[in-house]
Amino acid sequence: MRSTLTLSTAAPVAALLAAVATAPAPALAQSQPGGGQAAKTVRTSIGPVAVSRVAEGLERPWGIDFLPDGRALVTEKPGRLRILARDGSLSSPLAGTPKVFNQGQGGLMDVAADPDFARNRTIYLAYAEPGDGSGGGGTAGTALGRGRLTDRGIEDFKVIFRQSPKVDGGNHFGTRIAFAPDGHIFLTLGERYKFDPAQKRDNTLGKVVRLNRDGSVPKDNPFAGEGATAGALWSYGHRNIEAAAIDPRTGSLWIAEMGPMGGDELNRPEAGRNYGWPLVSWGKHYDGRDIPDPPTRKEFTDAVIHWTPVISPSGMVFYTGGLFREWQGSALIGGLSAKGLVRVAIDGTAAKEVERIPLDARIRDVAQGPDDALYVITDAGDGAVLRLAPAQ
Ligand SMILES: [Ca+2]
Repeated sequence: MRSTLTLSTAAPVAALLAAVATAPAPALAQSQPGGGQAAKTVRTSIGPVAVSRVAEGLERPWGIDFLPDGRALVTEKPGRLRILARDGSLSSPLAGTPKVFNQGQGGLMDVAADPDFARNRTIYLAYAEPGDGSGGGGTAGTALGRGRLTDRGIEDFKVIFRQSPKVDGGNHFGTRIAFAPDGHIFLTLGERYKFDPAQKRDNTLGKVVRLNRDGSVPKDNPFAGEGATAGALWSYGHRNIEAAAIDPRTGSLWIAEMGPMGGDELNRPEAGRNYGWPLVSWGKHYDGRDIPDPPTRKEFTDAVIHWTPVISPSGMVFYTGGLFREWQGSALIGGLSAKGLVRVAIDGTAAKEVERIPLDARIRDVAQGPDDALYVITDAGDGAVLRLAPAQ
């Protein structure tokens, strides 16, 4: 859900924020809200920002997306989907979600409400799907499915896309869902730590795919004439893409992907382009072997920004709201190893990192709430939803 609605802040949060001390503090400092939930303030370019814990007790939360009514959907990697109410309470796990491959980096991952959710009640889930249906050992691959959110849970859930082939191992599933302004779905797919398949168009490892909302392949995709697998591709030569968002001003897809040892990347994937993994990278292999830098191979499209040391990007949103007016037009990227948000100012095709917002936690996803606050989820066994809003 990308549109911004005018909704009042949930009352307990507003009361909490009103009580937060706004005195300047070095990085993250404990303030005294006068009982109840602890809030912290963090210094940013716009002044002190209050960081409050909206919810906690989530087991490795992975994706968050808001519904038009102000509630949010939150996934937990082991396979649970919950609703976060506006008062911060979490629902029981919803019925009707798929069996997931909960191993390594795999599990229930991203969630997204259909752009027409208010009319069709449809939600999408991206997850690691077991190859043999058991959820145990064996092969797995990223899958995308959709169903309707009802009072009884998720109904009529149906897989609409499967990464191919399914392979062994528990690394690099991706995955994020982004809706283009024309209604198409972009789904980002990791290369499953298999390297070379990212360069070939006969599989969907290390790719961005572009789909119709029923999972069928648009006829104007760049490789539409090369058969069903290649036909789904938008771009290739990617490693592990855990962040994706559409710039609402241009309609362009932006992604952030994990590099190997060094070399995380911000890319603006264009139709049919090859981003070079594993033949070029700004990072090195984990065993220290060099990988040629991107400018040595002109046939590959270089990153717009690359990071060494890495930020481990996971989750991204373009901020459009009024609470952080100066951040409009910025992409806020969640960082696992950066332990905060990385703010990147984007102007057309140009991008520049301008600020980091330290949050002292591995950030797995970020969303803009209907109250224009920023919400992040933390990657932990006891994961939390944090709300960021100006402290004054
Ligand atoms: Ca290199």
